[in-house]
Amino acid sequence: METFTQAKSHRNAIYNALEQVRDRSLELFDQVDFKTFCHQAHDEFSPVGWHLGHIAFTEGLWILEHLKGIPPLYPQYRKLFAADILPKAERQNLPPTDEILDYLHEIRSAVLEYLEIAPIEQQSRLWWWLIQHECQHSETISLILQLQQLQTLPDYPLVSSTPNQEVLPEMIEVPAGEFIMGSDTNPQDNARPSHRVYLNHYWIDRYPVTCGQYREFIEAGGYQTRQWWSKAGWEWLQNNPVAKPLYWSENPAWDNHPVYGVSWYEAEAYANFVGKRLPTEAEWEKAARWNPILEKSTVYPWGDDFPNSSHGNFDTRVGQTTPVNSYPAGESHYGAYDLLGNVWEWTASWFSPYPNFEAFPYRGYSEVYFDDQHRVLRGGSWATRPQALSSSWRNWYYPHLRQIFAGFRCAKN
Ligand code: AVJ
Ligand code: FE
Repeated sequence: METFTQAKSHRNAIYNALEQVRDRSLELFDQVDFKTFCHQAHDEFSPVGWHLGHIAFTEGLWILEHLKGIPPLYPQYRKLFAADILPKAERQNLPPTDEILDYLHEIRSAVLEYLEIAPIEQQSRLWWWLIQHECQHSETISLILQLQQLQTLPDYPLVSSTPNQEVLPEMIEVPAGEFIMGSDTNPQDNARPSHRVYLNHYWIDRYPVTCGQYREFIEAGGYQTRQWWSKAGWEWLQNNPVAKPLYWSENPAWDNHPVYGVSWYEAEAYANFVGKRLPTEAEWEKAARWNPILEKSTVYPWGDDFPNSSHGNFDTRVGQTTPVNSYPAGESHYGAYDLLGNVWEWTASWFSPYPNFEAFPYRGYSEVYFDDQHRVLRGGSWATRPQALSSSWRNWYYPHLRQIFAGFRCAKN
């Protein structure tokens, strides 16, 4: 049983997280005109304005309807802002921005009022899940905005150039043995429960693959050489004839930044080119949180302290990638860098349930994606909120998607 004081500080923690995440979401809209607000930049993604409405809808649904038990405050918005009613292409006729901002605000006021009296000891997981839900849509908003910017610019907008030090493709050795994968405290259903996993001895890159390293693949004719590609990858490439990542700059100041804007197939082809492979998600996770001395998994690579700006590049603070060796304080127990933040990392694994998986808060959240069509990404990007960062977090997308902020690192036996 939590004491009264514990409950109060828990309530405060939820309040602070709700408000901090909301401030960051709204900031993303500072420069957004109504045309950008309603524009669908890509088939796979709804307009940014839709995401904003969906954030309010989801908060009302789970906190007010589900936990508090009241009828919807804005029943007229369900059809538009629920995730499973309209096809993505029919989400472009949006109410004016101010109306959606009012919607967000009204829902939030009712939610904060309820938070004062809610039995949060029993509801804690759903509150934190909801906070992370906004975090995820916030990242999607960032990537759609970047995508729209890209459609009007000739080259990737490099904000500031950083001194170009070459980063060597060093690898870290991880001895064979068990580690604890997954978490019993992460609100995400797909990250639970924790369980022991035995891995053979392997090597994993200390850093994500850099643009400088990837340039060698391009210059060696990697995109024209069948040998590096799997059957599915080559087929994808023939149907989508690309010859460089989606987010790419010829500026050599970018050489020590992680490559990103690549599909899973491009990551796989590069790994073959250098005689390596993509890590499984278990290999990624062990390198990202197992402390071999204390024989325990930590929440983050550096331990259990909540992420701050010395640990990595996230929370849209920098607004773009950073050199892969910029954050020594974020190093993992085995010495890997840049695991959380900067760019998501494709892994070799299909998205599938851990043993004893239980859906939460609804089957459509993770379970319907256990379909051997989605690849797992680990880590987080420069646009991921710290409330949604952890070494046990699993993200998933179709392998052909390049619009997400995803790069990769390699492994070998
Ligand atoms: C896990 C990021 C792929 O954005 O579609 C948000 C997360 N699920 N609302 C997505 C999600 C429901 C999901 N991703
Ligand atoms: Fe959602």
